[in-house]
Amino acid sequence: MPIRPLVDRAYLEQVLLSRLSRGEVQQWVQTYSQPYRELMSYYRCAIMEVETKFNVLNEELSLQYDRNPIETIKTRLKSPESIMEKLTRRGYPLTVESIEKNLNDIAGVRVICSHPADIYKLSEAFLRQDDITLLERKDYIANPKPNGYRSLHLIVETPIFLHDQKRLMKVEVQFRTISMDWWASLEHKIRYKKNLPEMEYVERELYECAEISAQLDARMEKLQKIAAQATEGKDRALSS
Ligand code: 0O2
Repeated sequence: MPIRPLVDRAYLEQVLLSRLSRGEVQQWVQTYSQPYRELMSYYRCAIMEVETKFNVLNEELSLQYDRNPIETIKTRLKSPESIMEKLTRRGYPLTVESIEKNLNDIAGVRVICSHPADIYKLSEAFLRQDDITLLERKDYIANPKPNGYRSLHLIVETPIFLHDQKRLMKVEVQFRTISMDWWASLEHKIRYKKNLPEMEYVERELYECAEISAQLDARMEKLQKIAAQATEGKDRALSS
């Protein structure tokens, strides 16, 4: 998820035109263009702060485990279309204040881990940091969505330090294993939020693929534990 560069004015106008009349758009742009750009810039800073925290944890835990618990970190800033769509769908005002107050997922960080246990270890270590405040936690791994979706979602508040102020920003962090991410990415392309008609076969197959992917996660994690124990045993034998 590459971070979009500074939102340009023409693009923002085009998005707004799909929701408002031309006069209303002109009014909106005059009032909010600069504050919108500022707010998005703060969210980009929050993404950087959170991404750095995970890079630090990955570095430290890789020494302890002798492997990296994080495979990749993806980040994204919610697009203007998605922001407008979500505000409209939820009946919130189309203002910059409303974006910050009502939407929790403008800044998104997705942490792709090797194994399910890594997700819990990392999320707990992250939440123990004294500048992170947990606002919401949804465990779709312990309780998968009916379509089979699995992931751990956190909404947190993190400070960003600007030249003249400290600001608290909300960030959505999603933790997935490689196989949870693989399933979610393909399901997103095939079905998610597409308003497709009921397609029992597609739904059943997607659900089954999610189940198989969960089983593969469990088998891979078991292999990882066996390999780690074997390495520990070898090290102990060598040191005695
Ligand atoms: P994007 O493009 O990833 O940002 P919401 O859907 O946000 O209005 P809620 O309850 O706040 O409602 O969201 P929830 O359940 O915490 O999930 C939000 C995000 O999780 C989604 O963001 C997706 O990234 C992901 N997600 C949730 N459910 C599914 C699913 O069934 N399939 C897939 N592929 N992803 C899912 P966005 O904003 O929809 O999209």
